[in-house]
Amino acid sequence: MELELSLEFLRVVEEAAVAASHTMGEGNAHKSDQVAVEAMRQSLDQVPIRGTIVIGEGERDEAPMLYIGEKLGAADNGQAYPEVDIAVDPLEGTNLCATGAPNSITVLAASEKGGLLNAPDCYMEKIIVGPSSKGAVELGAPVKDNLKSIARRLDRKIEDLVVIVLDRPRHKKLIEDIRGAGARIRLIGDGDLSAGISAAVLGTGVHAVMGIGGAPEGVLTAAALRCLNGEIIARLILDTPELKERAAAMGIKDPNKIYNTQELAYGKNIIFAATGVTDGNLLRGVRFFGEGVRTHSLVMTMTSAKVRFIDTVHLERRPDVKVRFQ
Ligand code: FBP
Repeated sequence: MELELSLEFLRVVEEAAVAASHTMGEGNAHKSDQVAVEAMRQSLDQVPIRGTIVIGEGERDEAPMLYIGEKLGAADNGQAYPEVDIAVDPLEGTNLCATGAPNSITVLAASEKGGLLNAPDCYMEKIIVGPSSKGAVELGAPVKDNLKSIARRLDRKIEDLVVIVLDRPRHKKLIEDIRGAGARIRLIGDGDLSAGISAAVLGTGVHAVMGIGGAPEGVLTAAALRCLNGEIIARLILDTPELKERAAAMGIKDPNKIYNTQELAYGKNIIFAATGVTDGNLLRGVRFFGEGVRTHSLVMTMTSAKVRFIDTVHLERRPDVKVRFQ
């Protein structure tokens, strides 16, 4: 079942990526997002599940599609399709796609019912590290101490670490602290989800992600890290009475709780799928050739413990297209 659904979800993220990639560089982030949402919604309705969106494009009144609580999946015609909770970021890095910058991806994570934290669309403070640094960082600890621990685990100097931080004014002090500790920084315009996945994959040259980004991206990162054995430590930023109320209505009792990976994505069966839209650290972007299209995706299944990098050549538009090796 996990394998069958992972192939279905692969198709969903691939189709969203191809749709979004047509808008690359148009300078219209809203349009890029919209076409990815539409493609994802359409293909999700062909998947044999009784699906519920738990992380999506926002609340029903602000998002016409893929809103939190939305039901989707193919008509079951009396068959008992599995109940599945779904978290989506139809286009992570809308501005990246709109400007043709690297690392925009389409993303979906799924679990059995109740396996992903239902988080409001707020900010989240995060530290993300790979498998070697699991258990070495604390959210409240001084930045220097966390970097020292990561360096020790990776058997290298702090000066040889690369930390990704979203380039935002709110990170002024964090950036000063990282520089003060001596680590190298890669400032990114957007996309802390793909950065977080990179931190858990050896050879990407990313050793940690630190700072404040979106909570939905945090839950999706956790789903990926459960499959990659990495770690995210995080806290929701519920700094208004309205946000506290919304979180409480979603079942979040302690607004100051510090979550670990398992607490953000606690499912026993987790499937994670992402496709590159623009070229990135981990995934190549969508490539068009003649009448064919080529996509590069990451599909992970936790129970069967598989991490698959999938290079797909889509020939459906013209069956006589020639396939190149790479
Ligand atoms: P979008 O894909 O919705 O444009 O989000 C991109 C992103 O950079 C995320 O990766 C990150 O978590 C969040 O936005 C940060 O939010 P903000 O831009 O408000 O700082």
